[in-house]
Amino acid sequence: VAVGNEFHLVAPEHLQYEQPSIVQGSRIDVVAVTPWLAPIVWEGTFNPVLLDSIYKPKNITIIATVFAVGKYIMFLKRFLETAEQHFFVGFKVHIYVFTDRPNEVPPVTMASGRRLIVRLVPTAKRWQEISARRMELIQMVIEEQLPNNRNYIFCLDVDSQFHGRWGSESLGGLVAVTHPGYYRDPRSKFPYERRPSSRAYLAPGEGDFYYCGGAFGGLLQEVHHLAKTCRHNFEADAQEGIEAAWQEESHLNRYMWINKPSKVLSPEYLWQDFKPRNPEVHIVRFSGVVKNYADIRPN
Ligand code: UD2
Repeated sequence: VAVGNEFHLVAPEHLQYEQPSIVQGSRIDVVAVTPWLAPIVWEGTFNPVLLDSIYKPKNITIIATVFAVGKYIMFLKRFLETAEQHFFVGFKVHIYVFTDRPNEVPPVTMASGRRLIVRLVPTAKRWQEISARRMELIQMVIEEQLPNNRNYIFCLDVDSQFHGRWGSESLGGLVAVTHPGYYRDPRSKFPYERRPSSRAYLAPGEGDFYYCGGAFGGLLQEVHHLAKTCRHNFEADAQEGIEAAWQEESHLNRYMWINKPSKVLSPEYLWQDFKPRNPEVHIVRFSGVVKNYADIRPN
């Protein structure tokens, strides 16, 4: 790989793999590209060995952020243990845990090249506060990184677990995940913020997909812009006494409408444990665990 050219996609010589075709896709039951020509990642549309062989030599680090505030600390162990088995195995991974209970962070053995970084955050009185501060803390973590580095970040919900590979196929400039609850619905049913007074507003007839607040990512610079924008809009709304329907998820959806993601991940990348698998979902890679809100949220 030529120096200075290291982010072009270059596969090693002599790698043998199945011949690709432009007329016969392995998946005909799903759409694998958006109208703005971003790939939509479904099982069967990519070759994991080929992708890993392209990204491994680049020596990138994948940052993951996860918030475990208050009782949500109980979800951290399963999140971390399953991440170890499925999330960017063989890559350098730095997982940032934001918590008010650092003493309760479970000991989890991590493979070499993988690190856990614990950050103290204040205890929240309202669960919406956590949602409000997530974008700010993500913005700050990115600002601590070396400027101009070409690493990637994924921001994930802690009340979730990995079941299958989540790897280099998910890398892209700006990456969003389609919400498992709405991906078959018309946009009129999406729970976007519908009040024009909010900066998260989407008008009828607007919006591509309904994206999850529980998983998004991309290159550091791109996610920095996203976090900064969503934080600003969230705070400006708050100043005017307005909180979007689904907090930062609503702002994220507005952002992704204006700034189209360069890669869209199918609901394989965020399913819900209570939801039976639909036939087009051949594998669940990551899913939200079943939880009782009344038991675990501050109010
Ligand atoms: C949805 C989104 C979530 C967020 C939220 C906004 C998905 C799967 N989930 O989930 O990302 O956009 O709507 O309302 O897309 N947390 C704590 N302590 C708390 C409460 C929350 O640490 O007391 C953190 C934790 O990392 C959790 C995340 O905030 O995973 C999101 O909160 P949630 O899971 O309760 O939100 P939920 O399931 O309504």
